Amino acid sequence: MSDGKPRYQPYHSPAGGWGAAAATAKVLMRESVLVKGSKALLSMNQPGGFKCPSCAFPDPDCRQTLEFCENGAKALAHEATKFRVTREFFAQHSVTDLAGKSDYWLEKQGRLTEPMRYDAANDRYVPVSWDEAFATIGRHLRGLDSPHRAEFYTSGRTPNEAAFLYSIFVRAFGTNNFPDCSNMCHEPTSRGLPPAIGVGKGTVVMADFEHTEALFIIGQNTGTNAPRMMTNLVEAHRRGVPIVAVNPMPERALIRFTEPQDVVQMATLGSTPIASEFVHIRIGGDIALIKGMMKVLFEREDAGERVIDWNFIHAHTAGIDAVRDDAMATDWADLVRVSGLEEAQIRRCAEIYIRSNATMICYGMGLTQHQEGSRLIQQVCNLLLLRGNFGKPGAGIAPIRGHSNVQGDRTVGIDERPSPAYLDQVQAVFGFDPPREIGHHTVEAVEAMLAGDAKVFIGLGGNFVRAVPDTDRAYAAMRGLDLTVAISTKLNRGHVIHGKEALILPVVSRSERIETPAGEQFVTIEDAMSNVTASRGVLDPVSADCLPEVEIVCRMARATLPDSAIAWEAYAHDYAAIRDKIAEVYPAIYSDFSARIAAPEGFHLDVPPRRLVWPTPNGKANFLLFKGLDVNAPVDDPAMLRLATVRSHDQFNTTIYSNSDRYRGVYNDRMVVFMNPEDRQARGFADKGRIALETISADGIARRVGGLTVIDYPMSRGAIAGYYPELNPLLPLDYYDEVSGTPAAKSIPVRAVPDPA
Ligand SMILES: Nc1nc2c(c(=O)[nH]1)N[C@H]1C(S)=C(S)[C@@H](COP(=O)(O)OP(=O)(O)OC[C@H]3O[C@@H](n4cnc5c(=O)[nH]c(N)nc54)[C@H](O)[C@@H]3O)O[C@H]1N2
Ligand SMILES: Nc1nc2c(c(=O)[nH]1)N[C@H]1C(S)=C(S)[C@@H](COP(=O)(O)OP(=O)(O)OC[C@H]3O[C@@H](n4cnc5c(=O)[nH]c(N)nc54)[C@H](O)[C@@H]3O)O[C@H]1N2
Ligand SMILES: [Mo]
Repeated sequence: MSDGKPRYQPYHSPAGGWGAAAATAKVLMRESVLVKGSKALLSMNQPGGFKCPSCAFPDPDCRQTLEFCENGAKALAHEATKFRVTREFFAQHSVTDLAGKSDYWLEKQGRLTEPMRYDAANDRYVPVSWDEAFATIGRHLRGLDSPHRAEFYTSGRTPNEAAFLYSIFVRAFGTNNFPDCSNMCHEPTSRGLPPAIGVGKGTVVMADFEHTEALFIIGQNTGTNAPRMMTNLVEAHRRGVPIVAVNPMPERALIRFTEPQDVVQMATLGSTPIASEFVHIRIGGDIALIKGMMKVLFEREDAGERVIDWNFIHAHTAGIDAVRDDAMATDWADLVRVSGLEEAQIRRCAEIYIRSNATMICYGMGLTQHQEGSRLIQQVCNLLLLRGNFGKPGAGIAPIRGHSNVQGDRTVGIDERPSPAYLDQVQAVFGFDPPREIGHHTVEAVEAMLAGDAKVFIGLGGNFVRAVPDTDRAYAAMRGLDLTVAISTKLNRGHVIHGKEALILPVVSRSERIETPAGEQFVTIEDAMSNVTASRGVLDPVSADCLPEVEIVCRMARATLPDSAIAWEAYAHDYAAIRDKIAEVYPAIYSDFSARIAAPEGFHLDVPPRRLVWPTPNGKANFLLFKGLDVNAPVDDPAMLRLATVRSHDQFNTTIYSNSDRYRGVYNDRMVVFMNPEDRQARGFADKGRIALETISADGIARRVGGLTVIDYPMSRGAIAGYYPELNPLLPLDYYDEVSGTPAAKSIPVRAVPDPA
């Protein structure tokens, strides 16, 4: 599967279908878990079972049979794999040896089975007892001259109970340094939306797909990254709902899809066209599309039509005038140039929007990962406000979140910029005085490491060093630390690029049972549409020496804060007691948590804009002005290309399932650059030629990745794409959205140059 020769062969079939069914079977076999994996899949997303560990898209209906997708099955197969990383494995491989292996190879080794510590004398990880591991953490943290010298990372697979206690432990320790995977992901949603609508979350629920009259999917590769949403798109298409896909890459599943759960379609080799309008946007051109659509609405109003919902505007919003004046003052020539679209197509999109009485705009990393990502999301909101697309069925803003619990982790306190009201509440409930100063987000955490200010890094899940920008500098940053702790399921780069002392702490995974002296426990997850549901693992833990994340957090807390009055030992065993505390800290949304979570379908956390209530300072939904059309700093270099770093169909973030990307027709190679043939020819490159990419930046640091094969692909002009994380060395650490701190990973200015082998 991944060991063959590189092959590039355009994929013309629909996405999904038998290809997806075959891929599901193949991954279960490859991980040697056909029987165990298939059995576990029967419990995935079912009442009494566990939540899919892959993406954050909700389940359609908890009574449906077999609710999983190809990529959910891959995530499960890799978690339930029969392969194991044991002490013998670590004895065989020095860390220097492991550091030379690919991400794919590291992942393939299987599940971590016991705690390990780095032994510098032998350059190897050696077994360590849990007690000694926690004592090491406590010793380092207590030894710091300031709590702000430690960085506490969270990745979004961590369940609410563990994340909540972690946020309390770290605040009791004395810092708000909570770099989080969300800082690289949907933070522009979390920071951009509150000034506009008062909450940093999406406003739609699953039922809205049944009522919507127009769907926009902007900068999101649905078929790969939220495949269960394809069911909603197929159904919407069947109802005749126009679907507008906005993307510099014509992603296969957005064009044509075969529903693997549709027996007839599978049997007849049928498929469904998805996008009724494919909008081939330039990278960063979305702002021009949105402003252009708004301009059309204002123009038509001026011409005497009623296309704006004035009742809604007057009752619920503020600030429309400035937004109107700005849109009207923007020239069509500029809108066309920046978007790369024809004016006629922008007008067509506006027409679709005008004809719909309930529009949903779904978006992903193609919108958030720009230097003005947060303010770009606010423009999406402006567009929706113009026609009152909030507080009614079928309408709203739909950020398609990444990790299965990334939204939940933020809700329960993983936040480097906590509000004073929340801190007061923590103080009242837990009786300690939490730190008030703003902590570090992900980029600031790396900066603090580089500056020598940070000494300890603790990663609750994830693969920080591989996910962050500026790989070379990130490696140096990690290596300068006194202690790195990786709380993980699988081997990854973060274990082999480590501090002077290092620990690997293996956890019980989502699909596995959690037994404590108080009995079997379950955890809870909040999906991208604010539904909170229980997740109960069904498989036996891979090893008796793995601990649940909750227990790890509690024991780190006790080792660090021996005198803490918080009942860490009790929480480690009784997760209902943790939920009671969550309810106390968040009475407005989590009251009666324990009672409400007993319902098989869980419950929905209140999102006030759904009720036309706007928790903004002025109590209104606000139109927010974005001047100009640059969502990234302009670059004065005619050879410049904008690079989007994207996911293949066969990876989960830094976890590489295979080196192939079926829907984009790439096999056994990840070192590729997708380029428009005209852009390639203009540079004199041969088709499948070897090139290097070099970042254009003013900071004097040379960033280059060579050994790349350039592939002809229908990219919009000036846009190229390649894979994350291989191309992260090209992303400068300081190239991010100021509002949210999110690195602009979809718009790296680069030059392409020949790279003779
Ligand atoms: N199987 C699988 N599922 C996943 C993940 C995974 O890695 N694998 N990751 C999870 C996570 S954490 C996240 S955040 C999500 C990510 O899911 P997505 O948001 O789909 O993420 P990406 O693959 O990074 O790219 C998104 C799309 O943005 C487009 N794009 C790039 N630049 C622009 C632009 O300027 N404008 C527009 N309109 N589009 C642009 C790209 O062509 C690509 O199709 O998926 C989650 N689900
Ligand atoms: N250039 C570029 N960079 C990007 C992005 C991009 O599009 N382009 N995307 C960004 C985005 S959206 C995100 S979300 C980040 C992702 O950043 P992270 O969330 O840090 O990375 P992952 O690859 O999801 O983490 C995978 C590791 O998590 C551990 N793990 C898996 N399951 C569990 C579990 O249940 N519990 C625990 N404790 N550990 C577990 C495993 O050891 C695995 O190796 O990357 C960001 N970086
Ligand atoms: Mo993400």
